[in-house]
Amino acid sequence: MKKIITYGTFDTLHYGHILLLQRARALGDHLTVALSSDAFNRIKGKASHFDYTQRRAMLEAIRHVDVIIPEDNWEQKRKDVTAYGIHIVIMGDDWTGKFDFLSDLCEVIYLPRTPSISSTAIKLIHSTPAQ
Ligand code: C2G
Repeated sequence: MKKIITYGTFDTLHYGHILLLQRARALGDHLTVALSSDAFNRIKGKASHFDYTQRRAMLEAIRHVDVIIPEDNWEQKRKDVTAYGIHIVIMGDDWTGKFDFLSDLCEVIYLPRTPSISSTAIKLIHSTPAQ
């Protein structure tokens, strides 16, 4: 069984996230998502609209996702790959190179991001009063 893992905040779940998860899952037989905790988001300097429980509930509704674990820090990836028997780490290409330190343990693949959609843009739409 080829096991995949990917990491992220997945705030305001959108089309770009779904395409990432769909493509990641298609490269193997099992997809684990390491979902950034609210505390880790603060470390990342990322204010998410939805909290961990809400973001987790949205991901659980996606059939491409098999398991969700918390992402609590930058340092857990090597342990995750070993502990969960991961074969491929997959991230969007805004992270190109940043995960190559894992390539002695597993394959690392960066997939093209989906253009013109982001959680930031979605939050802007919702914060702008209707004209
Ligand atoms: N993504 C994408 N297309 C978009 C937006 C996001 O393909 N339009 C991808 C990102 O490249 C990432 C995943 O969806 O692989 C999750 O995106 P974020 O929630 O923004 O993840 P990020 O905050 O970059 O967290 O330790 C790694 C970090 O936790 C990654």
